[in-house]
Amino acid sequence: NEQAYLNLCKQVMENGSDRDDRTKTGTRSIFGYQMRFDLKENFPLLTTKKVPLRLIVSELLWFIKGDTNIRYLLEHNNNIWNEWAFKSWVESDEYDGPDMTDFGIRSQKDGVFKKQYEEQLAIFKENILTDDAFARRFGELGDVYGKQWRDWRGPADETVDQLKQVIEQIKQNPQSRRLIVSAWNPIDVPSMALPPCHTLFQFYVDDGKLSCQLYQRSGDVFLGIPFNIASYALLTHLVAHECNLEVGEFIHTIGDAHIYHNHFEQVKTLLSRTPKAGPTLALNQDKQHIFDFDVEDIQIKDYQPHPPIKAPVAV
Ligand code: THF
Repeated sequence: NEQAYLNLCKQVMENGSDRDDRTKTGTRSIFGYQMRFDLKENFPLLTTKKVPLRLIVSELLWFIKGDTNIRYLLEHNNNIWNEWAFKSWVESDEYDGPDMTDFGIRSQKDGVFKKQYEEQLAIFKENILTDDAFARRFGELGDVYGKQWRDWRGPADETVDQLKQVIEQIKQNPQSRRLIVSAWNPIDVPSMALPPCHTLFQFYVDDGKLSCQLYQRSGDVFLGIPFNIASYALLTHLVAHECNLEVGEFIHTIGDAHIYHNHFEQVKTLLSRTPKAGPTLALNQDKQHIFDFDVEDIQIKDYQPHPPIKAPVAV
């Protein structure tokens, strides 16, 4: 299972081409790659580094609720989307602190700036958590996943709850070849801070088992992909649970699979480690509906990973 991911890392390192990218960090990338994870065996959370499942759980429940404001994430001590909201604040008229232009790349290179950035980020987080009006204005990420999954807006302002509809279809019409949720709304893309990386996913039911395939247009192999694998595996478990199905496979298809240049050392460390037996997932059996789950209803068992490996996120 995990070997599929480690093979992807090797493939990018050995055969990728070095390219400039939007974030100015530089990447090594390949185009077109597919991994399969058998969800019946165990839960695909990496063991070659510790991946914090609690962050994956709160992020996925946030998507499922249709929430697009980082306040919920901060309330769950989840900081993975902060940079994108912070950016909208420091670029607004209301911000009057030190200049934060290109804060992502600068804070990695300049220690004095890093301190200033961390101070401003702490102020920002405090404001989001305690000031409702501020949170509404600057905590909002706009048309990200939660919005597209639950409240897709069409040209005549009609909305579609894609996630609810696909679950109904799985129950009523499991052999359907149209069990699709799309996050890619071409009308919205030009105005989005970060157009969706997880472009589209499709379910497939066979022999009482639910499988899911994701088409991801762009994947940050070291930081993002381990989260994405676990997140969609968890989504498949939750939907299967709601529909009284067993889990089948998660198939992960990636367009531009890239490793940032400042992750190369970390990837080497990862590849030097030997994978361990994978963990298993335990869902609260008292809950049936995907929309009723809370973070404490989702637990991981027998997870004994190697230590975490820190890496800077490109903004
Ligand atoms: N942008 C980039 N450059 N990479 C991404 O993976 C990414 N995401 C989301 C949106 N934009 C992206 C955000 N997802 C981490 C993990 C997932 C993220 C963002 C950041 C991260 O830093 N993980 C650390 C742990 C962090 C912590 O403990 O707080 C790790 O070691 O795994 C693609 O979904």
